[in-house]
Amino acid sequence: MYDTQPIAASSGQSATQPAVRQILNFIDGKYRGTGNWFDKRSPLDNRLIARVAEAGCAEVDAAVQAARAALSGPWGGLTVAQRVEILYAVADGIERRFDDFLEAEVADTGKPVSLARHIDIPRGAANFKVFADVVKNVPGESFEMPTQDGAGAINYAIRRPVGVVGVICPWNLPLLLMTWKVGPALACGNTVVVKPSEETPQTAALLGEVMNAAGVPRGVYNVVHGFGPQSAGEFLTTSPGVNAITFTGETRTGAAIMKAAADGARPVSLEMGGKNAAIVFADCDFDAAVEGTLRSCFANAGQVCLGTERVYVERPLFDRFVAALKEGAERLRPGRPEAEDTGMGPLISQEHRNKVLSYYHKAAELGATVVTGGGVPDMPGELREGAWVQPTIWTGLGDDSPIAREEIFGPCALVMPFDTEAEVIGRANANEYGLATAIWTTNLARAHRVAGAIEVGIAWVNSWFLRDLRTAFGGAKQSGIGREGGVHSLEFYTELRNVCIKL
Ligand code: NAD
Ligand code: 6OD
Repeated sequence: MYDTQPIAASSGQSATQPAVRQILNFIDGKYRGTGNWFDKRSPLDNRLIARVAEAGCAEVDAAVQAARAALSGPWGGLTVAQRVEILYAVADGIERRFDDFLEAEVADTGKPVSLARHIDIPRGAANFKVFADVVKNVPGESFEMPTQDGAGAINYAIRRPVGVVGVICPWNLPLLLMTWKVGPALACGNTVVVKPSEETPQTAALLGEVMNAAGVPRGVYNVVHGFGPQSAGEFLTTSPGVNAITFTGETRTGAAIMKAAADGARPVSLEMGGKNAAIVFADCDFDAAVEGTLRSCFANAGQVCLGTERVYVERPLFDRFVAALKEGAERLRPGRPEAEDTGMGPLISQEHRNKVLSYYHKAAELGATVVTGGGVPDMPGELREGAWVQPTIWTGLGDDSPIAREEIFGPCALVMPFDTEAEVIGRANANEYGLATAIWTTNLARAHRVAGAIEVGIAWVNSWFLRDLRTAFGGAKQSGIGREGGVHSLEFYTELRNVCIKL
């Protein structure tokens, strides 16, 4: 079971507090514990909410073996149409248990229910349906060629799954980002071993119940819990039974995984960190630019890889834009996930809060003007123990400061003025990351020019995080290697085999 008996009595919880859950690994279609357990605490108030079974080498090996065996079991024999039907059943299963997924995701992350209800959980289901449709409709390629004897030959390509895919996930959009990999991997006929973030184990575990109910054969979907180095993450990425690794997380973790994948020359798909710029031209639709920039800076408490941490504003608009951002940021009420007026949740953990606050302190030391925020909000009662920080806007620092260069991954942005289009393109590009940008202008020619010149994987014009899952998604420079989405996912999750037939 995903949620076994409460263990409140052994964990010092009072009778009035919700029970502490046990979160188990999911291997070969069954839930399994281990000898090692780690604590999962609520970001809201630091309360113990779950004990999680940490997978050791033995559990990771068992999961990988189950996944290998499943490749040649009933799963491997399904037609595309049969797989598609099962993936639709998985999506329907997530929708049927929408409230369970919502509750689990909110418990792990502390994010507002309104956010998880509109983004995280619906995308969890959509990731199965969209990739089921992609594999159902993907065209093949064929070439006729002449031969000397005049009879000719025909070449055609067939797609085959890569095998067992290791899926390593972060904590910021747990179900969304995990299914963004598992959906296409399964649609292509692979089997998976998922390592969710240690901070957010619940929805990946719960998905096991949905997989079983949807008729996914055992061993196709496996989940191992734990940490990175010398834990489940490293055991999985170094396992020779894993054929390919898809990863979302920090750039330095991606680099470590790439090294691990070098043994056996296994392919990697890496979606990594960012330091994304928004570029606001004086000819923008002011209200839309303010609203979009507030979302891109503060949604999910700034813990979105695509989020904005550098805002370049054309000088004539600068003061007015900063004032509007300040007003919007100050309207964001921190609070309990279920409260209707909650505009922002906590950060994921005390550890992450310490990192974000270290940048708040650094900005002050460097002489930034703190337009708003810069500290910790005054929270009531037990929420005082949570991982809260204030939404923060700075001005007065330049592109060379660590605040402008390094990924903070919190609800904060440095706003800087610019004078010319060429200048802002150069400044936006002068960063080691290249994930996403948002360009705000009503000048169509400028929009195309700037989008073409910014070194990123995703350029939005007059929007942010507007996603069509058929499009290529990924990062340039240190933000990633490879593209997923639509048919691009097939490039990673399948191998093309060319068949040449001499007539
Ligand atoms: P992280 O890199 O710390 O952890 C990600 C996952 O990797 C976790 O499951 C972790 O346990 C595992 N891991 C850590 N070390 C490992 C190792 N040596 N071997 C194998 N696994 C290991 O990232 P995070 O803190 O969970 O997430 C935040 C980061 O993710 C930010 O940098 C953010 O920009 C990035 N991110 C990027 C995208 C994208 O699409 N580009 C999306 C979301 C998040
Ligand atoms: O929308 C997606 O498919 C995606 N991968 C989003 C990533 C968000 C980063 O936090």
